[in-house]
Amino acid sequence: MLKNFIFKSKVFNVANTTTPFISSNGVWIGSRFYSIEQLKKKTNNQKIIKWVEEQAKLCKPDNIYVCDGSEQEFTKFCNKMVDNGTLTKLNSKRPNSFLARSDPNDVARVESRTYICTKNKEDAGPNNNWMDPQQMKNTLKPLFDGSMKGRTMYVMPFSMGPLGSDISHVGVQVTDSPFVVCNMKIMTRMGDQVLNQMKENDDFVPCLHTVGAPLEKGQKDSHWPCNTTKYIVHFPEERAIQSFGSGYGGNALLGKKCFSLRIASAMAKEDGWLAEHMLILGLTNDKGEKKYIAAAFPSACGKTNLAMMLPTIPGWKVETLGDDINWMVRKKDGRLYAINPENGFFGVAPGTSASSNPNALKAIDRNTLFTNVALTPDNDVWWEGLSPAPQKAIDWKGQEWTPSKGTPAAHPNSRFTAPLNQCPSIDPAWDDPKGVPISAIIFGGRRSSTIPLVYESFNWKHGTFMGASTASEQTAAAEGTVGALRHDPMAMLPFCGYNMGDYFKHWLSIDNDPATSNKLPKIFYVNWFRKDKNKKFLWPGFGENSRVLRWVFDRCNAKGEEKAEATAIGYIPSKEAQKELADGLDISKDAMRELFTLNKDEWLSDLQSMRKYTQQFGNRLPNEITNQMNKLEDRINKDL
Ligand code: GTP
Ligand code: SPV
Ligand code: MN
Repeated sequence: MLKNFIFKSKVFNVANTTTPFISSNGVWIGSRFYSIEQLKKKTNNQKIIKWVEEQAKLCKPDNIYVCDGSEQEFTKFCNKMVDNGTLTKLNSKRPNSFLARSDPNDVARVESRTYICTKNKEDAGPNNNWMDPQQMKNTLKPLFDGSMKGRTMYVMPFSMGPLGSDISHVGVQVTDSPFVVCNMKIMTRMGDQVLNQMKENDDFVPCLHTVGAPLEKGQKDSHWPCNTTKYIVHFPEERAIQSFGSGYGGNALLGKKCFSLRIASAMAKEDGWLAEHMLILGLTNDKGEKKYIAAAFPSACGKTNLAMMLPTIPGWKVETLGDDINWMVRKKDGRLYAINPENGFFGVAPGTSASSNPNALKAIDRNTLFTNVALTPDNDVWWEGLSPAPQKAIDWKGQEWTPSKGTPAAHPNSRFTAPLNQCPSIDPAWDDPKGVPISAIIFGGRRSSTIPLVYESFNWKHGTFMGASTASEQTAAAEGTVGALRHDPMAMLPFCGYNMGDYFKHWLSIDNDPATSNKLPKIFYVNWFRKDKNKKFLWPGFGENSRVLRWVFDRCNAKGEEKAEATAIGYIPSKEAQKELADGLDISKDAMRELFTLNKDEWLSDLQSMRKYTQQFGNRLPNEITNQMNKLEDRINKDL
């Protein structure tokens, strides 16, 4: 009998021996020998070696392979996936780029299968699915047992954040999906560079992932292996992640939502920093003054677009640091410094075009993975909103498509994975280990009514309340009814790794010293999505959002009510500033008026909904949030 194992990244066959084989370089598991020589050569971190051995014992892959994270490895794996039908190579106009079509039942994050497992249920809160950690482990063990049979287990050391930054954190993901490996190579700093800078006793967040589709001998593999049973599980107290059954996005690229938001938010609460679902951009005005701005919008509500925006106002510049996740720490000078823990974009394809987001189009013209978009006859990609529809295409399900078919050619949650530094608007500080000081934080959501184009908080407490009151019409980024309004505080509902009541308290605690309050960012709220009676967007959005950013920028420099008018809900642009917002824009006076209309009944009804929503947090809801609701109600009754 012959066995396979990987030695110095080459596959060798070894004759079976009847006597037990003891080696310091590997492990016998059942009748199978795994060489971990490759791993031991690369690291002397015993915790990593031990953890990887344990996962191999459990999942029983045929081979173990330690990823080096190189470009060559990426291209080699992609070409292999072309051979087995997982990927299609795109034409030479888009070098080193590939298309994947997922299983039609594995197309977005599965929030109903996502768990936060804390010892005490209350600590996970009503915002999370919960199971006792031990009970969850007992549930998952039989699922992971033998789950990688017939496959290779890939080991990926990765850093969230620039290597060597004291804001960054390291994880190690094992997976049986080469597609996940190639995505993680783009999305994180992954491979040898991470092991090289780790010390013998350094900790890491262990991330176990399998698509949950073991292969029997001779069984033909599916182009997108996955399992109808899915579990996306977090153990914040142990800082560990286990994900079973999906190969898609946030379910499988564990450095992203699982680590950088759910686990990191729990770490951040303990250690006094913030892990947020926010873009980071640099904004330079026409006089050359620069400020950094962070913005939190729910999934598929415009972060990527704002982060890469080309301002329509002359002389102003937007530069991109991140489009999805932001880690912020308060430094000695009292300011919040931000890094983007990611290394790439996992962006929504539909709606991305040369007019809406030219920088994104340039960022994805090479070295890019596309998932669930359409394929044109000349082997290029297409999606709704990119350009006029092609005469025919292959849709995301792999079927022939023509515009008359009546179904979308690209899945609404189809995405591109591309390296951050390919974006033409990349900020010079994107990789700076120190991070950048944030001057303004913007919250927002998709609201067809009620919420004005932009308003500003009175102070940090009020701003925290504004973030907490975020509600948004649902999108295709997760399962659920598209368009249904749901509360999504700080755009973190699916991503907060602990009780949301405690999360509000943590936000409030950031303003812990009146002497340095004025060093904290100012807080704003925007709504690009308000609609008129005919259900048409009132505001042109995209590059024209630079007009709103200009007001935000100016308000950061302003004193008191300069350019602003205090209302019941906060500061809105003054009449003069509203004129400036609309100057040179093809927008009617009525539309501008509607964009800033504050309707008393709508605001009272929103507040009622917020009161009802926050009740579920019981005594975990900070009194300050209730105070803010009471004060808002008083102001609405007095002033609207
Ligand atoms: P995630 O990656 O899921 O976190 O999403 P995101 O917040 O980065 O959203 P993204 O920028 O990808 O935008 C999602 C959708 O909103 C796309 O279809 C965009 O075309 C649309 N969108 C973005 N900005 C605007 C805007 O200013 N106005 C309008 N009307 N639509 C916008
Ligand atoms: C989101 O849904 O907010 C995303 C996509 O950014 S995913 O990584 O799949 O969560
Ligand atoms: Mn997101």
